[in-house]
Amino acid sequence: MLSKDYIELENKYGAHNYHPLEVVIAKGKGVWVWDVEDKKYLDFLSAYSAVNQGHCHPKIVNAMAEQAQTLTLTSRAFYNNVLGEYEKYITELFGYDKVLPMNTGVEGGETAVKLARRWGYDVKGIKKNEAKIIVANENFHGRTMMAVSASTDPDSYEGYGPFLPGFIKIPFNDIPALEKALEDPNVCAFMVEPIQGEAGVFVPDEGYLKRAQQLCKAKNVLLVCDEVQTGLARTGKMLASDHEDVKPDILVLGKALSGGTMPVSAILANDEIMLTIKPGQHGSTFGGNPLACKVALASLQVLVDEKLADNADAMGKHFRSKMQKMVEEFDHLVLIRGKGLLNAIVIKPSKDGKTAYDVCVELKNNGLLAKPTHGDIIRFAPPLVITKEEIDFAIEVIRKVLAGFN
Ligand code: IF1
Repeated sequence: MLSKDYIELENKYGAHNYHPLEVVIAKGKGVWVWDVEDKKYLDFLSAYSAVNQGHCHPKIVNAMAEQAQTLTLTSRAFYNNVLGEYEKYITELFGYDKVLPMNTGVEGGETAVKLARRWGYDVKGIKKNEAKIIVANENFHGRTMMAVSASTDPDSYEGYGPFLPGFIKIPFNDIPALEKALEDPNVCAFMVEPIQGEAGVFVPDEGYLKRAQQLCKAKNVLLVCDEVQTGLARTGKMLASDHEDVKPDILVLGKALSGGTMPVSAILANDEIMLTIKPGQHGSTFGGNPLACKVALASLQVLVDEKLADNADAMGKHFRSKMQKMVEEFDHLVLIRGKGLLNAIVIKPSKDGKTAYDVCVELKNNGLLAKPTHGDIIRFAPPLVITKEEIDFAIEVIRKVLAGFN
């Protein structure tokens, strides 16, 4: 079968909830993927930052294979011999008393919202069912009804009402707006991505997150950081909130927590918050399963052992400095922005109406896979194991395509 045959199968038998680029990937290794015609591509999306450790990292895959032949799932109705070891490792690594293991990133966000509300009632003393959570405009926390109720993007929420109440929406990177919203005594949390990924890699002003934390503390409001996309070395530090020495009250991790092998997410908090949820008040069939725990342990160890945050920092700076030269060279390339290896360019539509999508098609035809977001933005986020030579190869492909786009 050829690519077109696989595309036809997906179109005929699969929901049309995506409009993928027309490439059919069959194999992945490190920063490279191969399609069914054995054409090779540099992966500059990393499955939206789920493959930070590189495709099919041997340590992660071997840990998965070994555990898969031993014990995959017990449910939390019983203890198992892997969960406690993983919980100790991840809580010590990030400096929290406890972790609540879940599966997808959005379940992490859902759990954080429930935990914040629960703390709001039981500890802060907010009146029952009055708890509110401040969120940032243009946020992306996932696709569940909670997440789309918090969203300001019609593509995320239109047609799915009625919505979950209790979200106060304010502009991102706007301290006065946050100060004003914090005046409401029923606010239990401010939930925010330290860098807005989906919105187009919006890096807030220096000091924004730190100031936000101070304002929340002064009003006895929890700071919840959704680091599903920005966490786990992606932005050049273990967490994006590390860039400002901010320690969120509730930290949400996902995606690369499994190295892209399976859905694994985690919610970390200290006892005063985490223990407001009592036995039987939250859970999930697969949450904390032994297979996920072994995979997550290996995935975290790879990030630490291979110093992938440092590599993301160095390679990201190299990438942006090369891209900045192109900004000065091509007037249809408006800007490059990002932190570590979470970057994006903004381009003007060409005179003949071509958009970021068309650039991505050309990039694909030249061996680099990237995805546009919001029409004129292209996110560049390769696996964090990328080398300088591979960055330089990517730069040459991007230059060639942008030079032919005007
Ligand atoms: C899609 C976006 C990225 C996330 C943050 C929670 C979640 C995500 C900050 C939910 C997930 C994914 C979802 C995927 C595409 C991708 C995405 F474009 F949608 F927004 F990365 F930017 N918090 N992001 O980025 O995690 O439940 O998916 O495991 O829905 O199209 P999940």
